[in-house]
Amino acid sequence: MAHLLSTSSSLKISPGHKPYCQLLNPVQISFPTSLTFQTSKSAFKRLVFQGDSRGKCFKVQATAVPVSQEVSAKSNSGPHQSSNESSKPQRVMVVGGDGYCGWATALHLSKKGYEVAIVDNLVRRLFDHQLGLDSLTPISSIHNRIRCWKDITGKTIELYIGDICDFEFLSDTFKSFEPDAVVHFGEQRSAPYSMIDRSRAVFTQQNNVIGTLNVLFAIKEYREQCHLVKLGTMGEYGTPNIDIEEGYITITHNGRTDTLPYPKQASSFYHLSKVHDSHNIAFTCKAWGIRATDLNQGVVYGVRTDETSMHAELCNRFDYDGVFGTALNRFCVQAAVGHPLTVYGKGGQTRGYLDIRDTVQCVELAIANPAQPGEFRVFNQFTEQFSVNQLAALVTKAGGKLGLDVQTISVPNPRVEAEEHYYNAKHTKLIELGLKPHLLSDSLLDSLLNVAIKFKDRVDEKQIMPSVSWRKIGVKPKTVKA
Ligand code: NAD
Ligand code: USQ
Repeated sequence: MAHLLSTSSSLKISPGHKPYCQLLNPVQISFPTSLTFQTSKSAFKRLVFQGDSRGKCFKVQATAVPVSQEVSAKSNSGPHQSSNESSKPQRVMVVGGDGYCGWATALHLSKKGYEVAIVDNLVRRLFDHQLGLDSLTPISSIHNRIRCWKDITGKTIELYIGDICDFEFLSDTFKSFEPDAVVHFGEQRSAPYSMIDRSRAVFTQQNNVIGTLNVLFAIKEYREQCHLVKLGTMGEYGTPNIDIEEGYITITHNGRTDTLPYPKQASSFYHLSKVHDSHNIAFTCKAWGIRATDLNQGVVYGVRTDETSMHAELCNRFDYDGVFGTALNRFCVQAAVGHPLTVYGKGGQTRGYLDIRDTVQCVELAIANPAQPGEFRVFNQFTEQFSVNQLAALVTKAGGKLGLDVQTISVPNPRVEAEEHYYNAKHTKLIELGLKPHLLSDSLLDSLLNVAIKFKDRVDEKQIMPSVSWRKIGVKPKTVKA
């Protein structure tokens, strides 16, 4: 029996359930904010969020229902089915499909005619509860999101609630859904979160590295032709004083020449987890013939895509806090509420950025043009480079046009990173495959600022300043101050 959750599954509080602090299987993740998140290996009948009387522990279990009862029969003759291996795969599993990039991508692929399944353990929503954070935009439950999508488009997105670190759960999803491609967004993705304390650093690397290893083993075991599209990060490269290539660099050393993986200099335990993933994926491509694309994505901005704009219930999350919020999204919210823009240090930190509408486009391009068996392909996924100071200037100008008085402050940098540096990263491979970038224009900044203004009453200004220091990383688990 597969661990398949129908879109009509409901959340139930089950106080009478056996104590969930008891270790049910080897996959147990301890959270230092006095919460424990576990998944059960056994087949489950409903999704259960449990807490003890003091709210000290927390468990999520998911209901298993027979695939035949909940999902219409799989069709092998859909619009994208083809015997040609370079054509679009029919069935795409989106791991992390309840998150910011994953939700937008799942809808985009579904709209394009792919059969889509979301796999997610909803841990991101748990982080928000633990740290007292919330999306700027109100977001519906994953169940309501999927129901709404079905009502509007008639298209079904299958839903598997569970932790990919639980290999039995992941195996069941593979056997049940039989993906042609897996898009893997399902990781702890915040650098500050990974730098809070030892416990979060360990959680981040365990969750990300083991989750990805499990996906690799599941492909080997059950779907060896399945194409892995893995979300990596531009931050794997760091900020070297030479041009950044797309994955590989040709080096001549002592008279001999070789093309080697580009050197990695990650600058947080989160970014390091992505480096470890890349090495594991590269190795399994060689050893087992896995076909994989590592999308080294830059910082994503924006909130709307064609699909998430179709209904309020499809609205995507928009993080602005000091832990999960990313630079440009944060600056727009700060401008909207009259908070000075928080430039860390000198503000010369330069990164690659892209619109979330391009994230979904890039992922589709990678799926539609799969890597060959045994190939470990790396694309740098961003469209433009900006320094933090440049972003602040753009937001100040766009805010001025909307009548906002936007100020900027230099905040002592909570991170250990170069604040003035060379940065020139190649990003041509996705363009060659057909990416049509949405560049950061005045109109996009206007619309982002307008979203921020629309929801400004939901902003908790206490969450804006950075609260996590790279230098003062805590050894003992502790809760971030509210
Ligand atoms: P997010 O936190 O919004 O979404 C991640 C999703 O994965 C969440 O829904 C979470 O519940 C799920 N998840 C985490 N661990 C899981 C597990 N073990 N099993 C099942 N589900 C799990 O993050 P995002 O911003 O959408 O980022 C998605 C991916 O893209 C990440 O891998 C991130 O590193 C990468 N990325 C994001 C950005 C960005 O700016 N947001 C930039 C570059 C790369
Ligand atoms: N920064 C500020 N002020 C702020 C927020 C950030 O100056 O208020 C600076 C940071 O110091 C950093 C840069 O802006 O130099 C980018 O920081 P960020 O928080 O926007 O992005 P980052 O921590 O790098 O992480 C985000 C995503 C992560 C993804 C990464 C892509 O959270 O999942 O991997 O972007 S990249 O940066 O290319 O590695």
